[in-house]
Amino acid sequence: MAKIRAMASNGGPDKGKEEDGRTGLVTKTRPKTKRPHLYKVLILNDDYTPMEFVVHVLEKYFNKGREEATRIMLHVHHKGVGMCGVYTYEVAETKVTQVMDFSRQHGHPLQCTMEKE
Ligand code: TYC
Repeated sequence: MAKIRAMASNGGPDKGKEEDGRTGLVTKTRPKTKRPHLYKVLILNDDYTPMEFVVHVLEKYFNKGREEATRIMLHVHHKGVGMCGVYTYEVAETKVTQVMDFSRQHGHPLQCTMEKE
């Protein structure tokens, strides 16, 4: 069943205070704000994608600096899989698509996937 959420006069979610219509007393309610489900974006190792290309992908799509990008790339090279970042579903899905498209456009078999945290 849908529950009514207390809203401040400006229409935004309040901090849990709600005025009783009859007595004018300010009572405390529990604001129902759900945290979004989060997803890890992972890249997988392969034998063909150049190391420099993977570093470039991490810089371009995951906002990593050169050092961090190199660290992640080498981790994936040695362990087989590594994490690029954690995002909400739609952002994670967009990044996976962007990396897959970009890699294919450049003729590389790099694989990118997402999993629920
Ligand atoms: N293993 C690749 C090579 O030796 C480099 C590589 C690293 C590829 C990470 C993919 O996600 C990857 N050229």
